[in-house]
Amino acid sequence: MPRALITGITGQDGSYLAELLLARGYEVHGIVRRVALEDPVHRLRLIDHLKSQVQLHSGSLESYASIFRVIGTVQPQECYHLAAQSFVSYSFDDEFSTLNSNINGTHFVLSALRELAPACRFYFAGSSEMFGRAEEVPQRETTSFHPRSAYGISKIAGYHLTRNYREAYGLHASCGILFNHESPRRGYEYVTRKITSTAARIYKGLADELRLGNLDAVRDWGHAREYVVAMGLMLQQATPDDYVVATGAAHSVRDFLEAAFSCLGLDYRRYVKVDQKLFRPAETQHLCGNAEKAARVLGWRPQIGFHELVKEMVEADVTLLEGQGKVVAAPSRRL
Ligand code: NDP
Ligand code: GDR
Repeated sequence: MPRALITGITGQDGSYLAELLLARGYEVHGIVRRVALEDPVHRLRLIDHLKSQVQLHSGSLESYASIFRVIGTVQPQECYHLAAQSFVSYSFDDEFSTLNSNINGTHFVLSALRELAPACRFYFAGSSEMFGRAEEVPQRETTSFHPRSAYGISKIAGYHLTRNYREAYGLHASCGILFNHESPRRGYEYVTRKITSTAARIYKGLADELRLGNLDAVRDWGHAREYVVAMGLMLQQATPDDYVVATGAAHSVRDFLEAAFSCLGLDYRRYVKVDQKLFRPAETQHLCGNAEKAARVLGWRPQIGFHELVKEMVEADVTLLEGQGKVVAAPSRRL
C-alpha cells in the first residue's frame, strides 16, 4: 500500500486529494495544526467524512522540528505540499507572515525529506499568481514570472526551492503551476464562493447586497476535484517536472456573477455594490493557462466547464442553507 503525506489536508485541495488517494488504496497521512485537533468540528470539517481513514499528525509550517518529526515518523513515499497562507488579499495585509510561512514551510518540508526520506516523491503547489503581470496570454511553463503580491513572490521562491532540490540533490520534486480552481469546498473569502454563498443567501431572503472589488478581473477557473488528479499524475512520472494546470478559458468576475445569479433567476446588478476597499494595491493581468504539456505528458484534460462549476457551487450553497435551516455563520476573515 503506497504511503502519502499531505500538508494542508484540511483545505479545499487537501480534502479532495485525500479522497482520491484513499480511493486508490493509499495509506494517507496529513499534517494539521494542533488547534485543528482541539476543534475538529470546525477545523476538520472538510475531512470529517474521512477522519477514520486518514492518520493526522500535528505540525505547522512555522516549525521545522514538527515537520522533521512527522516526516521521520511517516516515512512517506509521496508528499503533497499544499499547506500555505493561500489568500492573496491577505498577503497585502501581512507580507511578513505570508513570506515566512510559505517560503520557510516549503524549505522545511524539502530539507526534512532530503534528510529522512530522499526517495519520496514531492509535489509543490505552485500558482498562476507567479505569472502576475503576465507577458503573454495564455501562460505556459516557459512564461516568465512577474509576481504582483507577497503571495506570488512566496510561490516563486517555493518553485525555485523545488527545482533546486531536484537538480542539486536528485529529489523527485515537481511543481504544479495551477490556475484558480474552485468547488463547494472553497473558502468563503475567495471571490467565487463569496458570490455563490451570498447569491444563495439573497435567494433565501437572508441578505440583500453583495460587496465586491474589481469586477473586471479575469481568471481561468476550473474544478478542484479535477485539479488534484493532475497532482497525483505528476508524481507517477518517471522524471519530475513542472506543469501548468488550467482550463484555457478565461472569464471575468462579472461573468461569474452573471452565471451564478442567473442560476437562481436573479439579476446580479440589483444586488452588487462595488467597494473600492476591496480592490488590491496591485492586480494580475489576464491570467489564462495553456495546459498543453499536462495533456501531452500526463494525459490530463479538464472535463468540467465554467457553467457546470458555477451551478454546482450555487446549488451546494442553497442546499447548505436549506439543510441547516439557519443562517450559515458569516466568514470570520476580512473579505
Ligand atoms: P486552502 O486555503 O483551502 O488550504 C490551505 C491549507 O494550508 C489548510 O489546510 C491550512 O490549514 C493549511 N495551512 C495554512 N497555514 C498553515 C500553517 N502555518 N501550518 C500548517 N498548515 C497551514 O487552499 P487550497 O486547498 O485552495 O490550496 C492548496 C494549495 O494550492 C495552497 O498552497 C495554495 O496556495 C495553492 N494553490 C491553490 C489554488 C486554488 O485555486 N485553490 C491555485 C494555485 C495554487 P488550516 O485549515 O489549519 O488553516
Ligand atoms: P485569487 O483568488 O487572488 O485569484 O487567488 P480570489 O478569489 O481571492 O480573487 C480572484 C479575483 O477576484 C477579484 N475580486 C475579489 N476577490 C475577493 N477575494 N473578494 C472580493 O470581494 C473580490 N472582488 C473582486 C480579485 O481582485 C481577484 O482579481 C486564488 C487563491 O486560491 C490562490 O491561493 C491561488 O494561488 C490563485 O487563486 C491561483
